[in-house]
Amino acid sequence: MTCRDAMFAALACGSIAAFASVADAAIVRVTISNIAYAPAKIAAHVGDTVEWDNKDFVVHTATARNGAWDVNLPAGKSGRVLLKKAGKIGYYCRFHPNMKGEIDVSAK
Ligand SMILES: [Cu+2]
Repeated sequence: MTCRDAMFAALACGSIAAFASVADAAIVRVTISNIAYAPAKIAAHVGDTVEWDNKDFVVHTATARNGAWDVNLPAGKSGRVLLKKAGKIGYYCRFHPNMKGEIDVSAK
C-alpha cells in the first residue's frame, strides 16, 4: 500500500508531505472568460500542469513570453502545459494582447 492509499484509507500517514512533493503533480486550473485569465497570477511547482479552460466564444491562446510554449485554446476547449522549469513565466493571448497572465514556478 502506498502512502497515498494509506491517506485515503486511514487518514494518517507520517510521510505524506515528503511523498506528495515527489508523486503528486498538481493540475492548476485557469479559467478564461470575458477575455481574461482568472486567476491571472498563479503559483505552481516544476512538474505541475497548468490547464486553461476557455469559456469564451472566441479562440484564445496562452503564449509564453519566453517562447517556451504556445497553447491554442479554441472556443469552449481547454489546453494544458507541463511546467518543466522553475522561474516566473509571463504569458499572453496572441489575439488579445491585453490578456496577461503569470505563473510563478518554484522548484519541487
Ligand atoms: Cu484571446
